[in-house]
Amino acid sequence: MEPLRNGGKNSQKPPDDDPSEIFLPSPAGRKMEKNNLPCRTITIVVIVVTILAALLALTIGLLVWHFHLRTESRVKKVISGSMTISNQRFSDSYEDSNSRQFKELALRVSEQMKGIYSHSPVLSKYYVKSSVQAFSESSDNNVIAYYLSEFSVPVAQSSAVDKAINSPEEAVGPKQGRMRLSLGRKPGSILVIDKMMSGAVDARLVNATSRRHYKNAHHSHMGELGTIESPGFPNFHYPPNVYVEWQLRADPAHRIRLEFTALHLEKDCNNDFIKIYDSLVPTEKQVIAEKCGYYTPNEQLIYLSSGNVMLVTLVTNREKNFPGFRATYSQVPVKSQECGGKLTGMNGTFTSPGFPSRYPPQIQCVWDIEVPAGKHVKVKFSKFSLHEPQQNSHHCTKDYLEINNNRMCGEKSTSTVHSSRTNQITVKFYSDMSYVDQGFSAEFEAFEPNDPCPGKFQCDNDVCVNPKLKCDGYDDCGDMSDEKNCVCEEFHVKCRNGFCKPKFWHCDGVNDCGDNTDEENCGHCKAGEVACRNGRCVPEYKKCDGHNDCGDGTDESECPKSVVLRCSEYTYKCKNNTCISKQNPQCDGEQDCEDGSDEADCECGTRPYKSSRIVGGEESSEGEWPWQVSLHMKGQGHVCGASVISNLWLVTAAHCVQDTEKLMYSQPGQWEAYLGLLTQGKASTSTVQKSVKQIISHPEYNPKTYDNDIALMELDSPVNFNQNIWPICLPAASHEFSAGQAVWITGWGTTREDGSLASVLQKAEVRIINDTVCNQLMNDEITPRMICAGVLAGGVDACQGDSGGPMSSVDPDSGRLFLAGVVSWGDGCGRKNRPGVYTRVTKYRSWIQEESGV
Ligand code: 4AZ
Repeated sequence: MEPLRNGGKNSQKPPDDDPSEIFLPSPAGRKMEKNNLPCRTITIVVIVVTILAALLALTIGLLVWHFHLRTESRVKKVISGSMTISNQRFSDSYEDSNSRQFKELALRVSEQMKGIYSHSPVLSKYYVKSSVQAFSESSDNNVIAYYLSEFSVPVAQSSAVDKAINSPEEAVGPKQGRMRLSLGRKPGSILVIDKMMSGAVDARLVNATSRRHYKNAHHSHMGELGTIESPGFPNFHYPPNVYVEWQLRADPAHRIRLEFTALHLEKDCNNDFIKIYDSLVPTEKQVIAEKCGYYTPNEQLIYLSSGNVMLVTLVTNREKNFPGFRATYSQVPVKSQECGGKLTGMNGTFTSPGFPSRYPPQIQCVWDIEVPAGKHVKVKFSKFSLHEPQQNSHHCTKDYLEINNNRMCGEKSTSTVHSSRTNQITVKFYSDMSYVDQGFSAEFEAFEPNDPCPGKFQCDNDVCVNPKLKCDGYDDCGDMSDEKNCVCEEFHVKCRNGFCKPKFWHCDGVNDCGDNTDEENCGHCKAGEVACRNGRCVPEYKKCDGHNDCGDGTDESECPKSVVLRCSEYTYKCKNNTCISKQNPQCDGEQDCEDGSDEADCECGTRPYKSSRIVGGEESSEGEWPWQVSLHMKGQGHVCGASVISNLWLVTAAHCVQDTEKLMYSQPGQWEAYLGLLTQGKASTSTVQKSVKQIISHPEYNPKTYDNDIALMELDSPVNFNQNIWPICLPAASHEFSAGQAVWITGWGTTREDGSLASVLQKAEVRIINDTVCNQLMNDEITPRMICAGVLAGGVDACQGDSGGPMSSVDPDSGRLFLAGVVSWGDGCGRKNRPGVYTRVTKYRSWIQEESGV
């Protein structure tokens, strides 16, 4: 393990590495001593001695049993909190926990905690000790003390104590008003406590008895940018089983601004996580955020404290350690008017404080918007994200935005509009003490009361859309109002609920109508029956009953438990050659094959970053598609895309590697592969350029029909994976990608038909199109080895230069990405009713294995 660094000139040496400072080890059990007496010949003495010994042993046994049970059945609880000491002036020495002044005041405070808890009949019984963790300066130059208090609680009393801990009055005594704490008889030793705040500590911290504990403290000064990072970053993964905290302070009337420049932790927050607090102790009531997994630098992760302190904590467990994090901190002045106020004019914009950073906790703002008399006003959001754990978007009791007394929270689509029937509107924003989000960015606009959407169609939700989009089968308004009251034409399916949908969506496996009209009368199965893939119908109740009623496993394919079946095109083949019914069991985190082979070789398809041109696409962020490769022809630049499937092999399209009269595309020496690239011509530290050793084009590739449009490229040496280079999972032959499912296409291809190549890697979300529908739309040119995807309304598609690149599909159960297709061909780009055509990778699983060993 790499030694821990204590970054920053103001950092303090860890006071001690003993985890018991915060996390006490469980009390050890006690040993029983043996009592043996020698035997004598006189029987009575023997009997008496034996009885006495037995009684003694029994007493000792009972005592030990009683004591053992008592100690064993206790749990440790920790409260953390803060209090303002209003009759103590702050001095810099209070920031140094090794100073005499710190120790003296800490002792006085912790002595008093006992007195405070004596007010609580529940807590006083189980109180063990308190320790002051830090002091900070309040806005009026007083001292704020941050403490941890420990309790040893019999298991039976655990819930009563939890209740007391979470009830402020019980936990910290009288909440309101000033409290005079008499400290012995010395004059001047009375501490006047003004504000107290306390709450439970995350049980994952309390229970971490085996973790090593490290503490760092920094004071940020105006104009300075400090850095904190996880131990070993960036050269080594963080150590296992540690609890590290960084106390960050700023001057009074300033906030701490914390910006993550790198964050790569284990995906499961139960194992390794970062927590940020609006305090100097880990009080659950004041958690600003909890983070784990991977974030790309493009995703701004900036947090602001409400006051002049912030605590960052890192907890790791024994297994799976990752690179960790780096963040910069600085102080920013609290402005007198950070948000709210009067807004006038015909239009304007306003945002939550700090946007696009996360807003700070404990904010209240009110905007009074007024447009010229005679006009009405509407507010539109280009971003709205006010999430908070345990708050549902219908009951906004935590962070919310209120417009004309209507509260909103959660995530809202960008088409959200609120209108007022007058020339005024009031917008209020409130953030509570805990958890923050990105907030909102809004625009207000005056409109004529009798013409709210000049030249456009007005949706029921006040959104204005292009009138051409009315009755086109798509929900452009966001509330379906552009698809209501339509007169269906002959090229439409008439849905029972009144909608009209394009006829070729009939029986495509997707419920486009919403009431399933377009998916009825597609087969021969009756209502209440399951349609098996082999054409049979079985009663619905036979689904997931552990019997293969369909005969092809359809009725057992989407169940928690798999059944073993005769192998067919619909079953997954385990390494031991048994076949199972579960659809897509590969790497889904559950062992389905008896030999565990469905969960082997699963170092693929993870892109811990959770995301959302190509034609009609948008820019990707760094590391978002770590399997994406740019294939350059020497002297020509980017030509095609490819996907990383192992540290040595790429998958691309066969048509990318066919010789032409002028150029020898089939020659490995002509190619350069760029892995981990985001912007053409801008290699980053994680970009790797590789030469190609071998190209294997599919032997049955047909250049006329584009059938079997797939090829393998072997790199000249293995690549080291990093956060921007990672393989995508290859789907098993039986992997099902169903019509209607959303998939992602990516590439540096042209952003318009006959347009120019993109510089930044583009991404677009498209849907898989039913094979029959696609074949109809594409003049019967679709073979079973092709899969179509697109947006039939047009505008979103792959294009020239995207060929060979991936169509990535997120598996809904595991979150892993699978290579569903390879960009192959199309009729132009982004045309209406002309989907993109992709090579169906499932058809080549064994060919890839045979040729590359992957
Ligand atoms: C091409 O020329 C190409 N619209 C790739 C994909 C599509 C069209 C053309 C699909 O590489």
